[in-house]
Parts: sequence; structure tokens; C-alpha cells
Amino acid sequence: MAVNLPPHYHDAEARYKKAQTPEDKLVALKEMWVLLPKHKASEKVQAELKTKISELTDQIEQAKQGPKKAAPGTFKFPRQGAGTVVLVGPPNAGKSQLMTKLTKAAPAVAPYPFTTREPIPGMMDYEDVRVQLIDLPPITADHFEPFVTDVTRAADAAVLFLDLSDDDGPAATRAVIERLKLARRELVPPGTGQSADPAVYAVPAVLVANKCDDDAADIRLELAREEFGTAFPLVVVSAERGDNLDALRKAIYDALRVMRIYTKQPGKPADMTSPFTPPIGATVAELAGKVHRDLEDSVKSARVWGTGVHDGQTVGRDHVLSDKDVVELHT
Ligand SMILES: Nc1nc2c(ncn2[C@@H]2O[C@H](COP(=O)(O)OP(=O)(O)O)[C@@H](O)[C@H]2O)c(=O)[nH]1
Ligand SMILES: [Mg+2]
Repeated sequence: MAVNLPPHYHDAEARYKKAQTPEDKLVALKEMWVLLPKHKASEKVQAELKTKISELTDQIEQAKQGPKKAAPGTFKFPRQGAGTVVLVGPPNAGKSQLMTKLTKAAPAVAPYPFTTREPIPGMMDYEDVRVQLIDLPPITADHFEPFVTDVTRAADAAVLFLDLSDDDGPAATRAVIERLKLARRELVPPGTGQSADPAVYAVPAVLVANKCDDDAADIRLELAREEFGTAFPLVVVSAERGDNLDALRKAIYDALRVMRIYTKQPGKPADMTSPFTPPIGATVAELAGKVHRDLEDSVKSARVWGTGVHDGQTVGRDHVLSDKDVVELHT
């Protein structure tokens, strides 16, 4: 979609391109952000600008704090599946244990803190889609690996842990939320949308209360419900025993806020094995862009089988798709 940008935007963009220091670049980017019309047609540009502002803000902050343990980009994982979800939580909450139950990854599980030092990716199956999970080192008020900032920006959602075997569980989880906030990562309920401040990255989160097998888990769960109320969707599990893991898979998938769309070629049956997963509310054109970059502009219409249409109805490129629609794209 074409975006009409005001002339001052181009001036700011020229200043951005000429800027020599990260600080000057950031000033120009923020001007561009203010001047950018915020509507549906500019969503892509908004997202790109927001990412640049967020990255540059982090870079400037991290440079102030001295040399990093890992160079930027050290832990970049190729995106796979319907989305990427990071596991964040205090030490010993069972993040790595859960990872071994939901994926084929095998991070070390141990009864002492700080066992996990590096991000470890693995793929979780949910019905006919796969979701990439990334196990992370623990987060506390005093312990925060700098790469967690980068890895969480690349994530579509987070699983936030609460330890039901620990009286200090809620406080430890609160500390995780606060420490992430300091790094400009705000955990929000799924479906909230992005933060108004372009330097702050909102991460949709599911709260997982783990170790429900503990003898005093019930009473601690009550306290946790008081502490976190309805701030996040809550799933109560035992990673060790495997209790309620199916509900957790669903909650993680739901946090991604995507739909499953199956495509077909004219005259052929649909491929029902590997759906595309555009965001909820995506149009025919947006789906086309997921199928192939060039198709987003060239797609003119589609035939759709599914919700809100007659079977095989022809729709335009701006038609909003529904979960589990079958779509035949026409250029
Ligand atoms: N009782 C109980 N213990 C668990 C559960 N999940 C993990 N643990 C134990 O908690 C400790 C820390 O687990 P780990 O996965 O290494 O935690 P992490 O630091 O969050 O990655 C280990 O001793 C695990 O065996 C659970 O559901 N119930
Ligand atoms: Mg661990």
C-alpha cells in the first residue's frame, strides 16, 4: 500500500541518512516517528521505524555500560514456525525443564540457579503448526544478560514463570517484570498492541505457574492470583509431571495472535498440512506477501472457502481473512 509522507518527513529522513553518530541518528529517527502518519497503510513503515529506534536506543545504552559479553547479533536465530516465544523467569522456576517437555531441545535442568547461560532454541508442536521457543538464562534484579534485550525484541511473545514451590515466587516474578522494564521490554497481555513509545517494545506474555505438584502450591497460587490478578492469561502446570501442558501449548499459540490459512492452486485440493500464519485481521494481500514477497503487490483477487463467504467466493485483495480459511490467490 502506498503511504503519503509529509515533506518534513523526508527532511528528517535526509538528516538520519547524513547523521554520523548513533545519538544524532536517533534524534532524526524520533522526528520521523512523530511525523509519520499512523494509519493502516503505514503499518509496515511504523514497524520498521519502531525497530530501528528500539535497536539504536539499546545500542546507545549498552555502549554506555561498557563492553558487552557477546557482540550484538551473536544470538540471532533464524525465525521458524508460526512465531518465536522466549521463556523468561527467575532462577530455578523450571524454564529448562519445561523446554525439555515441549520441544526436543535438551537444556541442562539442575536444582541450582544459573544453569542456563545461553539462549537455547527448540520447536514446539501445536496441532498443525510449530512455534519456536527460546530458553533463556534467569532474570533477577541483579542478574541480566545483555543479550536478553536483543533476543526479546526478536520475539513475538513470552512465557513468564512463577515458581509455586517458593514462598518468594511472586516477588521473584515481579522482579523479572521490573528488570525487563528497565531494558525497555514491557510484558503485556496478548492483543494489547505496541507501546506508544517507539523505544519500548511490548511483548505479549502468558504467565505460567509451575510446580503445581508442590505440597503448598494451592495456597501460593491464591497469593499469586492476588498479586498478578488478571494482568496476564494464567496457566497452572507441572513441568516435571506434565500436568496441563496441552493447555499451555494452546495459550502460547494464542499469544501469537495469528491465524492458520491454507492455500490451494486452481483445480487442485488445498494443502492442509502446512498453513501460513499471518496475524489475526490480515488481508488477502498480506497473506500473498507471506506466500511470496512479489505477490503482495501483484495479487488482485482470491477465491476463499471458510468463514463469512460462500464456498469459493471471489474477494478483493483487501478482504480480511478468518482462521482456517482456504485461499486461492489470483494475480
Ligand atoms: N517439583 C517440581 N520441580 C520442578 C518442576 N519443574 C522443574 N523442577 C525442578 O526445579 C529445578 C530447576 O529447574 P530448571 O528447569 O533447571 O529451572 P530454570 O532455572 O528455570 O531453567 C530442578 O531441580 C527441576 O527438577 C515441577 O514442575 N515440579
Ligand atoms: Mg534453565
